[in-house]
Order: sequence, then structure tokens, then C-alpha cells
Amino acid sequence: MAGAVNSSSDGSVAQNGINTIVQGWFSEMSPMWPGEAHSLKIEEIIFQGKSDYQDVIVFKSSTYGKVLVLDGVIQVTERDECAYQEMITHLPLCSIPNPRKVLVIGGGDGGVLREVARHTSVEQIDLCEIDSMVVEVSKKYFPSLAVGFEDPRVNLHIGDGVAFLKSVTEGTYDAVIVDSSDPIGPAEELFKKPFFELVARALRPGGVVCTQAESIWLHMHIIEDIVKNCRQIFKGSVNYAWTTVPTYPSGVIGFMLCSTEGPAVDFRHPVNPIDAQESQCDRPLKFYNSEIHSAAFCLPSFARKVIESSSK
Ligand code: JA2
Repeated sequence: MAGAVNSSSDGSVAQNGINTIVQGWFSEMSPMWPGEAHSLKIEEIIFQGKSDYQDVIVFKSSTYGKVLVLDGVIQVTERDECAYQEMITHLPLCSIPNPRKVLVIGGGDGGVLREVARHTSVEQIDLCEIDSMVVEVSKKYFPSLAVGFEDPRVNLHIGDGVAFLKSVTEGTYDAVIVDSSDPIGPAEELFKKPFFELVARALRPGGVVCTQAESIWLHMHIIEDIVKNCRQIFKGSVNYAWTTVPTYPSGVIGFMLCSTEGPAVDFRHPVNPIDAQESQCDRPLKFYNSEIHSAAFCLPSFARKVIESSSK
């Protein structure tokens, strides 16, 4: 659970007992990346609050634009959000023909909604975010992300993702995107086996899921667990892809991409390219293209060894 935000007379700010802001610099520290911290210079602290679930900070950095921080961990920056939002969305949606119903779990900033909305085949986009403060803060300070909420196909639910999935009719969705924070905090359950079982149940045969799956440099043990669970649950295919996001720990982040039994999904070869149709759009893609889609599944040998041998 979240600790208090404490500001002291020298201007330093502590979250969960860690001094995250000292002398005008924000440093991202966590037991999930012990012994290292990435720092950003602060121009201005714009918002500080405490929701029912976590500490929330928005600051203007000198090199990455505005930054959203939850419990001391960077979630989004204006400058590099495109890499994360475009990849977590288009890797799954470009891998199946004509996605129609999409569920986003987490993603309360709206960035994934903005990306899903590029797909003209999509008819319904449900989003379940646990923390209404994330939505409110995004609408106020991150309009280029929150624009996603303006699409008429979007239905916003504030609540627990596990409870939402339990309430969903079996086989409803073509795709589920799990845009979550790290497993320390409110997103903990979204990395466990019962959650993946509920996701599989919510998907149609041959439906796809893409989840935020941490860093090959820092979290191979977490990734190994997720892969093992997913191989037991998703009988179509189980894959790991990754991309660069400079403000996430180690500068890379990965995704677990799986499909349920049914029409086969070959994630490495996108069947539903978006590159051509979106170039006429007023907000062109900044990061994703079909080549980077296929390349995202190429793994360094050390990671490939663990992921490929996690089958049993
Ligand atoms: N962070 C979020 C989010 C959706 C809503 C609010 C915050 C992320 N998706 C991704 C965070 C990756 C964390 C890397 N340490």
C-alpha cells in the first residue's frame, strides 16, 4: 500500500520513505531495480496528491516534458510515451484481422485508447482503471494522452480489473490490453495466474492479449513466471516482445503476447498493417511500423534461452 507524501523544508519530497525529489532532481528508486536510479531534472512540480491507491505526482522535466509518477515510479512522459503506447496497442491489434471489441485494463491515462481508436474496424473499447485520480490528472495535465477518452466507442469503468473480468461474458473480446504499473502496488494481481485465466476466458477463440511485462535486463525471474503461467493457459501461442522507452528502468520494456486456441495468430507477421491507413490521419504514428513490429520479437540470446525453456 502507498505511504504518505512528505515534503520537508529543504524542498525534498519523500514517497514510501524514499527521498524521490532532492535539490531539484527526481530520482526513481525501487526494490524492483535495486542499486540504480534514473534521475530527471525538475523545472516545476505541477501536482502532488494521494489517491485511495497511490501517491500521485506530475512534474515538468527539463528534457522529457511532463512526467506522471505513481508511488515514486515513472509511468508516462510526454516525450517517450509514443514508444510504449503504440507498441502495447499495435503489436496485438495488427496481429489479427479486423479487431472489433477491445478491453484495456489499467491505461487510465488514455494513451492506449488513443492508439486503439486508430483502428477503424474497432466498434467497442472498454477500459477498466482502478484509480479515478489517474484519469482526472491525465485529463488535466496530459491532454495529448487523455484525447483517447473522447472517442465515442470508449466506455470507461472505474474499478478493479479482476472484478471487471469476472463480470464479463465468456468470449467477448478480440483483444485485451493490460496497461499496468509494476507488480508492487495496486497492479500486483495483474501479474498472477488467476488473472491470466480470467483474461483467457474473456477472449474469443483466436483472441489476443498483450500485457506490460517488465524488462529483460532487470526482471527475467518475473518474465519467466509469466511465461510459465501463460503457456499453461493460452493454447494458441505465447510470445515475448520488447521495445525501448528511455525513461523506464533500464530503458527497455517488454510485452507478453498470447492467443487463445482457435484461428492461429502469428504475432511476428502482422496481418493487419496500420502504417498505410494512418498516414492520412492528423496525428501520425511516431514509433510503430511493420518492420519494428517483427523486430520486437527478436530477443537477445540470454532472454531467448529463458523464455523458450520456460515451457514446462
Ligand atoms: N503506467 C501507467 C499505466 C496506465 C495508467 C497509469 C499508469 C503504465 N501504464 C506503464 C508503466 C510501466 C512501468 C515501468 N516501471
